[in-house]
Amino acid sequence: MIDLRSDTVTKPTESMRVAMVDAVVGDDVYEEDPTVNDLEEYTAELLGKEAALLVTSGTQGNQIAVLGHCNLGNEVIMEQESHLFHYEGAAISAFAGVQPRTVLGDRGFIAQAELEAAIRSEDVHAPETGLICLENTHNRHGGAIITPEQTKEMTDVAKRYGIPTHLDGARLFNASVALGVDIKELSEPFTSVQICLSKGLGAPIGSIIAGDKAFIKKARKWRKRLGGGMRQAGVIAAPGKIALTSMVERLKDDHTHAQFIAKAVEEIRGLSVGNQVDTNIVLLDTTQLSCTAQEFVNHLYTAGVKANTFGPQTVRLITHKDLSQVEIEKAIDTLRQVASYFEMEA
Ligand code: TLP
Repeated sequence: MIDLRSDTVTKPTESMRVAMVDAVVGDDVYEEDPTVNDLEEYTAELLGKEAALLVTSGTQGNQIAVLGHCNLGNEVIMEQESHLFHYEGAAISAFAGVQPRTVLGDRGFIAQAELEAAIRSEDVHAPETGLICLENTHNRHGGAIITPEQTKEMTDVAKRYGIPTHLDGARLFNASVALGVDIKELSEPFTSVQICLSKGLGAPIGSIIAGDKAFIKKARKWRKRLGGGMRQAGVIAAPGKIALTSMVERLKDDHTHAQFIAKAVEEIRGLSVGNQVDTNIVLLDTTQLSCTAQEFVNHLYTAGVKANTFGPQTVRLITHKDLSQVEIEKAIDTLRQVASYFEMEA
């Protein structure tokens, strides 16, 4: 099977597995796991923040951020297509007792005027805007990059209004590598940042949230409340450190593969690419075929390729480290075959 469903399917490398076996560990709830402490210090420095905290997943990191920044009854501004809004089971409402205020951005970027319009003014009837959440790269906008200039424009607005900002940077390294900029330029302007170790970077488990010391102290408490105090978590932190020190540059290969797929798809009758391919995500538009995205995905599966639907006529493909050039070419052949099957039906 060729698995293009997500970069979350990547398996740990041999050196990650060795590092897990050899990790020096302690009880991280007592803050005594040296491997975790080292990873947290390293990541804080990397992201330009005072402190950092290892958490179980991207979802837990985002939720801890909302819990840490907001009060009950707050409103959280987020981009309409954000992961936080679509894929976290309404956890912000279930756990933090806040409501989402969605704003449709331009590939994840919300211009100053729209952002300002969404911020609540003092009114007895209205919720207070407790947090602004952004996402880079932007998953549902097809791995779209938010540039340092766009980042500054949005975070400057928030600063002017005294509202904290959180960045869902599950794939932030993809953005920094594609732009050729230091990741700090994309992370530093935010009050807090979440990055995933377990996507394109290939670690088996874990995310890290970073912010100032006071925020991370609060976050540590929220992590414990949520059952995320992980004891000998050095076995997770050790491959996480390898992810950050030796797996970042190779994300460029994933981007090259995504470009390769996108170019080939433009030559396939009935299929088109639905996004500007900035990083490792390609969205296929199936509207010209006589099938739904789900039917297309079902046929791909039968022919040996796994993909996810992303809408009634949208299929998402994600490239990652466990796919070779040969497998990418095979996947393109399969896309061609399945598209031609539904073309004939049309
Ligand atoms: N995204 C997954 C699915 O949940 C959709 C994927 O396959 O893309 N933020 C962003 C931008 C994400 O894409 C994801 C995972 C998360 C947060 C959540 O991370 P995890 O899965 O570690 O909770």
